[in-house]
Formats: sequence, structure tokens, C-alpha cells
Amino acid sequence: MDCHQCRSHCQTAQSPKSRWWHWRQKKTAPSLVLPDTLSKIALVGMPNVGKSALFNALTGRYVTVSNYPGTTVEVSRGQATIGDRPVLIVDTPGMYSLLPITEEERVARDMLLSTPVSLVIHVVDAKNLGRMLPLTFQLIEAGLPVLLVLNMMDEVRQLQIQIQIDHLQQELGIPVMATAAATHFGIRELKAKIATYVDAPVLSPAY
Ligand SMILES: Nc1nc2c(ncn2[C@@H]2O[C@H](COP(=O)(O)OP(=O)(O)OP(=O)(O)O)[C@@H](O)[C@H]2O)c(=O)[nH]1
Ligand SMILES: [Mg+2]
Repeated sequence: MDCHQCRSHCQTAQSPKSRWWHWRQKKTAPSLVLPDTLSKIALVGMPNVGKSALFNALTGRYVTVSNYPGTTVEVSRGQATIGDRPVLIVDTPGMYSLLPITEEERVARDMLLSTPVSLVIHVVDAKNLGRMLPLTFQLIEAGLPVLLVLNMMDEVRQLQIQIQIDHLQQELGIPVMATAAATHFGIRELKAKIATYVDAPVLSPAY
């Protein structure tokens, strides 16, 4: 069988497809298999709020990217050390609501509701709290263990926006943390807060 992608990589014409296929498999094979028995923490929120920046700040080099089963939506999973134990951090696609419209939103919702999570970190752009908080309410109402992260605090400071974090925390009844993921501001404090949620390992299937 002829295959145009093989030509530059195959030495013989006998089994070009299988040679190319094996080469592709090697290139795309995940470099790390993360155990599914780790406590799982999901980062959720609207697009462009800094979920992936926070994911990168929390995880190190132990990261895999794969398609969510049955979709073309990419999901990043990584291992972080919280306290002295490893946890699984999952970076979900951007979502506006728990009532999905797009495939990305459907995947994000499935990732939250179909398997147990130790903690859902709702990442918001702190400059636009009014637009972001309805999703916080939905997550709380869904009975999920929610931690609200006010990201982009560097821009909040520049714009001299005042946010009363203690008051917000009291009103919402959930912990609220401040970060600027791009500069790693607040990451140490966030990890310390996450540590209080990470206890017994949670058994759940792979994403
Ligand atoms: N100033 C500032 N920029 C940030 C911060 N965190 C993230 N960004 C920037 O915001 C942009 C979006 O960040 P991402 O981490 O890709 O956002 P996301 O929520 O993963 O976006 P989607 O994957 O599209 O849902 C990037 O240009 C980041 O560099 C922050 O704390 N401060
Ligand atoms: Mg992202």
C-alpha cells in the first residue's frame, strides 16, 4: 500500500504504512503514565483566565496531553507535589457554564461530574468577577468541593481594583485565594491550601 507520509521515513517499499505508523506512534506516545489512584484536582473556569498558566505553575515536568476519550478535545494531566505527596492535576477546557453548549464545555463538565475529584479549583480573572462568579455558584450548587482562585492579581493591582477577599470568602462559604499565575505569585500559599484537601487517595478511572 502506498502512503505519501511514509516516503521520507521508509527505507523499503515493502511495508511503508506500518513503518510510518510505528514512527508516528513513537512520536505521539505519552511519556508518562500517571497513576489513577492519586488524589485528583481539577482546574476549571472560563477561557483565558489562566487555568493552563496555573497548571504549569503547579505541576512540573510530569505532564501528559491526550485527547479526551471519543473527542478531539485535548486534556492536560500532570503530577504535582503538594505537601510531601503526589497529586494529579487536570487542566480542563474553558467553560462558561455547567450546562454545556460546545464540545469543550461538555468535556469539562464530564471531567468534573463523572469521576470523583478531591478539589475543584475555579480559576477566575479577578478583574471581571461579576462575569465569573455565576459559574462559581453553579459549581457550589452541584455539590463539588470548590476553591475559588482569583487570578491575574497583578493586573488587579495595576488597575487599583479593591477586592475584599475575606468578605467574598464569607459570602460564598468557600476558600478564596489570590494568584498571578504568570509570575507565580501566590502559588506557595495555594499549594498549602490544596494540601488541606488532599488526604486519602481517590480511586477513579483514567480520563
Ligand atoms: N497578567 C497576567 N496574565 C496571565 C496570568 N495568568 C495567565 N495569564 C495570561 O493569560 C493568557 C491566558 O492564559 P491561559 O493559561 O492560556 O488561560 P486558560 O484559562 O488556560 O485559557 P483556555 O485554555 O483557552 O481556556 C496567557 O497569555 C497567559 O500568559 C496572570 O496571573 N497575570
Ligand atoms: Mg488552557
